[in-house]
Amino acid sequence: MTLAPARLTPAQQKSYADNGYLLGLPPIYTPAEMARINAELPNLLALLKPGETTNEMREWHHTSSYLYEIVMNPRILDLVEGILGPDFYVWGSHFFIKAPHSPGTVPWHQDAYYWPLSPFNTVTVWIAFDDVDEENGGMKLIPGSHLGGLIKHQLKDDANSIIQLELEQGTFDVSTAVQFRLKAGEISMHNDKAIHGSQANPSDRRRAGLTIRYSGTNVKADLKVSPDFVAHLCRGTDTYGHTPYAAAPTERYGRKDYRRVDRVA
Ligand SMILES: O=C(O)CCC(=O)C(=O)O
Repeated sequence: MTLAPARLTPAQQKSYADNGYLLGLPPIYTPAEMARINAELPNLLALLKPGETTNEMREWHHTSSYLYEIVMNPRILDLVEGILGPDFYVWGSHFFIKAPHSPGTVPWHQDAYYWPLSPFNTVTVWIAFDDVDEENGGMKLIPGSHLGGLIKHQLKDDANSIIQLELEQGTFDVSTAVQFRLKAGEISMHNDKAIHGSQANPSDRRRAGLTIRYSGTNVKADLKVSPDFVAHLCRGTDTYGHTPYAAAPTERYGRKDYRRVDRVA
């Protein structure tokens, strides 16, 4: 089976602009392709050092052609182009893997609060390696929350928290949050200011996803804060010249220890 090329419709572009996320997108990989991708994942997991968790698997698309092929998949780039326009780069990738019966949560947050990037013009693609829903800790997002500004975050003092900052309590309303449900090989997209998070995984099923961060070439990283920030141009041209670009990786599976881009290390 070959998947036909797909672009965002004007209705999907409007929905993203209004709500800050998109679901119901055409699948990126067939079940057979996703099975092949999942079968290769243990080669990457084998690169974790003793004591490290899958949370350390960040920006390895710079050093693993296995991941580089995913982040540069033209089917994903065609959809991202519908949000960011013709000129954009990829700079981030981060696995969020919750084993069956695992307590890890992702507290409510806005991605842009973490990143030394301006202006706000970054879209996250979350690609499901497994079927993901409310039972195994799928993501939830508050529609329209990207239309306000950034809200103050505080340090989350909880060993089960997969990330370190959460929105201050009382600054947002979760009653309208939407539960994301994806089949393996499908993606969601979300805006860098959209408020989102996810619960633990009490189920018998793994919940694995890879986030991929794409920014318009107008986005400038503060290289004093994140000296290791580096990108790959996905589409078009970069007439701004703020961004350092890297060559594509040559190894199938490789890791490199980057200083993280986030505000909190
Ligand atoms: O995978 C999750 O539960 C959260 C992912 C997330 O916070 C993100 O994509 O920014």
